[in-house]
Amino acid sequence: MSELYARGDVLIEMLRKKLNERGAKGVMGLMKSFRTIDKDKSGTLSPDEFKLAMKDYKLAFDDGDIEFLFKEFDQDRDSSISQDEFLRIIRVYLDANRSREN
Ligand SMILES: [Ca+2]
Repeated sequence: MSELYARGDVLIEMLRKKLNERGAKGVMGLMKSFRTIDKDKSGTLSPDEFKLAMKDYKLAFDDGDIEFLFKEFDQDRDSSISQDEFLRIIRVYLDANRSREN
């Protein structure tokens, strides 16, 4: 179980750093990134949209990593990532890492 947590942590940390590099700082920046990923403007991210974004971000994730990460985000298991789910996961991470970054 701890290994699974660690894998999610590492993947989310990498994604968070990438979003930061791309200027997605704070809630507004993250929402802008979310809307960019949401190509069909449905207000949620499908597995395909999520996968395309991860490839576009040039993160060294394989398909298994992306699937794993999608499930981390998709907390209500409806096969899509809502804005709330997206922000919740990224911001939990921002909070957890705040002391290290300062
Ligand atoms: Ca969902």
